[in-house]
Amino acid sequence: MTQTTHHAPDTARQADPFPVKGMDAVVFAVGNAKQAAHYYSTAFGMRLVAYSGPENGSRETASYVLENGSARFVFTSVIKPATPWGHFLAQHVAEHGDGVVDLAIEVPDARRAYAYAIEHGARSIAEPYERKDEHGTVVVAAIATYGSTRHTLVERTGYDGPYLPGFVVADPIVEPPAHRTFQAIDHCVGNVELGRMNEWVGFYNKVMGFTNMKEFVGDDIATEYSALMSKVVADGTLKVKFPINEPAVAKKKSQIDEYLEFYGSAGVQHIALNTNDIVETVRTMKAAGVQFLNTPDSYYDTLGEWVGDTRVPVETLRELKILADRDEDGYLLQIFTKPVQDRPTVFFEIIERHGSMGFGKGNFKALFEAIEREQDKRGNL
Ligand code: TYF
Ligand code: FE
Repeated sequence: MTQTTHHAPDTARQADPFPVKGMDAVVFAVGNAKQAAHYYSTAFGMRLVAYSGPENGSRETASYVLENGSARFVFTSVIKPATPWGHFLAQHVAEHGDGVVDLAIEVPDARRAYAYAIEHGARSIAEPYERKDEHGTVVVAAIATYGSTRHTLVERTGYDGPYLPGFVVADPIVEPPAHRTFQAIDHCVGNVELGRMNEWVGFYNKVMGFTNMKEFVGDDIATEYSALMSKVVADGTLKVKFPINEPAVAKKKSQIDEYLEFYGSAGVQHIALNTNDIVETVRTMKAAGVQFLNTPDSYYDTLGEWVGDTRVPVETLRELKILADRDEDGYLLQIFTKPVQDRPTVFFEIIERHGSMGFGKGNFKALFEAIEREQDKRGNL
C-alpha cells in the first residue's frame, strides 16, 4: 500500500469510479448471537427481522438480522465449525472477543465494484458469486480491509427477501420501543496501528475512490490531549463515511493503543447511529440499561457561549450528558456509549445532525478526557 493520493472531489463526483448505495450491514461475530440479538432488541431498540440457523439448514452458524430504519446489524455465532468460514468466525471471537467482521456496503453492481477494487490493489476474500433462493438473487464479493475486517460488496436489486438468500423471516423478540432510537448508520470508525493511518486512508482513496473529508485530528491536537490522529474518507455522496484513527504518543497510553491491545489487532472501534431526537433516544436507551460516557458539568457551564442555539436546551444536554458542536454548516448533538462488551473495544455513538457534516471536533477534548477516565478505572495509567 502507498501513501494517500488525492482525487479532486469534483472529478470524483462526475464519474464516480465506485458508486455505492450506502452501508448494507454491520456484521458482528459474537460468542452468543442469541443473547446479542436480545440485547440489541431490548437495549438498543432494534427489531429482529431475519434468521438463519440449524432450523433452516445452516449447520454451523446461527445469524440474527436486526434493523432500525435503514441501519442493519447481523450477529453471527458458530455453533459447530466445519468449514473455513466457521473456523474463521470461531478464531475471530477467540482472538478479538465480540467484534465486527464485516462492514458490508451495498453497491449497484458488485462485479464492477469488486473488479475496480482488485485492479486498484485490494486483497480478494471472495470473488463475485450469486446467492439465490425463492426471493431472487443477490450478488456478493468481498475484499479485505484493516485487521481481520472485510468489506462485503452486496448487490441486492434482484432480491426481495428478508436479508440474503438462506435467511428466513423472523418475528421481533420484543415490541420495539415507542420511540425509534435511531434510523441509519452515520459512520463506521476503524482503529489501525501506529503510523498506518495514512496507508489506510490511501487504501480507500485508491480502492474505492473515496475522498478525504476536511475534518481530521492532526499532530497538534494529538499531542495536546487526544493521543490519537484521525482522518475521514467518504464516498462522493457522503453516504458511507469511514474515519480512521491511529494512536499518538502522549502523556498517557492512547485509547487507541488500549483498543489494539485488547482487540488483538486493528479493527472497528465505533459505529455512529443517526437519530432525529437524541434526547428521547438517550432516555429510552438509559432506561433499558445502556451506559453512556459521562461529561463533567464544567462542559455545560461554557457550552452556551460558543455553540449558540440548538434544538435542545443546554440544561437538557447537561442532564443527559449529551455533547454539542457547531461548524460553518450547522451543529450536531452526540453521545457515546461505554464499550458494549467486557473488552474495552467496540462502542456506539448516537448523533443528531443539523447541517453539520463534522464529527464533533469541538468535543474531542471533553470526549477524550471522558474516555481516559474510563481507562483509568481499568488501571490503565
Ligand atoms: O468519529 C469520530 O471521529 C468522532 C470522534 O476514539 C471520535 O466520533 C474519534 C475518536 C474516538 C472517539 C470518538
Ligand atoms: Fe464518531
